[in-house]
Amino acid sequence: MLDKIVIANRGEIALRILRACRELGIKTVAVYSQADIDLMHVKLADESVCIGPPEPAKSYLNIPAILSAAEVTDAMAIHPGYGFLSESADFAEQVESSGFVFIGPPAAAIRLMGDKVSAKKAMRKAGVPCVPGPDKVLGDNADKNLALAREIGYPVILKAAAGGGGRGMRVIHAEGALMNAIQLVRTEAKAAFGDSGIYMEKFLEKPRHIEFQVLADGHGNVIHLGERDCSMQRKHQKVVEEAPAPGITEEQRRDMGVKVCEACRQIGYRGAGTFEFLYDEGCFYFIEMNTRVQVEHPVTEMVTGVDIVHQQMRVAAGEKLGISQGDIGLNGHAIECRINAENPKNFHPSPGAIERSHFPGGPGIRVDSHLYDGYRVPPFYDSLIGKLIAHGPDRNSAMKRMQNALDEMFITGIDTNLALHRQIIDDSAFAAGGLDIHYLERKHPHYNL
Ligand code: MV4
Repeated sequence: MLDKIVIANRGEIALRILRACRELGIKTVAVYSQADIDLMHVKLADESVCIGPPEPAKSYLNIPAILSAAEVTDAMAIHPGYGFLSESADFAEQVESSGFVFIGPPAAAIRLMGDKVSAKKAMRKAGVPCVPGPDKVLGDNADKNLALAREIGYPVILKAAAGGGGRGMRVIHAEGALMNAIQLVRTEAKAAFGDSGIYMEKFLEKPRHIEFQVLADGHGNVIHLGERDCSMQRKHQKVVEEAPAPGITEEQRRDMGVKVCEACRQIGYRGAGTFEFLYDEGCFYFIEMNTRVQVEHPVTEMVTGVDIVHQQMRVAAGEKLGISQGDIGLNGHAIECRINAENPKNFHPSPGAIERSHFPGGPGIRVDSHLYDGYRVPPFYDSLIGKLIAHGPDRNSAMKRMQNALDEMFITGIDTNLALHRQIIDDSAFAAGGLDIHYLERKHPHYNL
């Protein structure tokens, strides 16, 4: 197994990874920016190394600084967490060529999935259902593009091949707007990603966002841990997630689970991964694959009992998965609320010192957070300050536990979105389950700010 790893991230996920290391007897190296010396995991780590100034580009995205920290501490492996360098194929490659283990998929798999067109092509070939539209980048022939959109049927959506996560997209409702939109999205794609490749799909108007979690060991063993519903979102930022997805049948889960596992085998996947789907009128349509551990992984852990971060480290070390599909059952229901340090009216980040706080507990409650009283939330990073997870024997009991936990919880000194979460959990439409991805922005028009 790995004897010492560098945690190349910050905040709650860095602490989550450190806790997994403690359980496994792995020594930890925290790397932190000048703004982050007070982070909880920096205090707890066996060793810590400052890797640069607060700006992410000079610290958490600074590949040479992170590799140097691994060198000087004689670490064996690097866990990238989520965000930052977690889906950089170049980083994964450099980690490995410097003689360290990258705790994530092979660089080739990250690269394949980073190009959304090659990802879709590979998935369709492997038998995963995809959104209608060619798995090719658009050419420059106007007549062909018009004919293609007509064949797919309006509305269509244009997406940057190098995009993902909602960046570089545009919906076209009628033929008259297509040519301009193609130019616009091309230009935006070139500016944002350095690649003008774009592709066209049928636009699904009111889908849900449902994603499947997989684990693969590179020895041919691949399992899935079921799905999560992440439809409650604002501006492509998830707000509440749950597992399993309301209304998905055991048969649908088994069918899609078999498909995503087979796809992993075909692309030589290893590690934890997430297949993102749009779900519309009973059908799944693949959109993207995430090649990292995700923020919302705890809801899957709560219902399956599998520690996803443990398994990431295990398979990165070359071991086989310790579990097979037959060992995986779904126990009850779990819901996660992402707690952000943000102004509840305009959603601007709300950095500053935590004055006083109380985190809830009791049966079925899990808190993944690096906060402590007196901690100062720095202004340089994502506003996520913690995750509140409620698990129960069924969806209603998980909701009730979440409601009670939210009522107990308080954080003073900074603004948070706790009030928003209380509204969502009290919303009768959310209680019914199965809401589409636009629900939050529809219900609260000011969320569109
Ligand atoms: C779509 C779509 C509708 N139809 N593709 C946004 C993020 C990126 N991962 C893909 N996205 C979408 N792709 C087709 N063909 C709607 C979205 C979308 C969305 C998807 C998931 C979660 C939230 C979303 C919010 C707005 C749009």
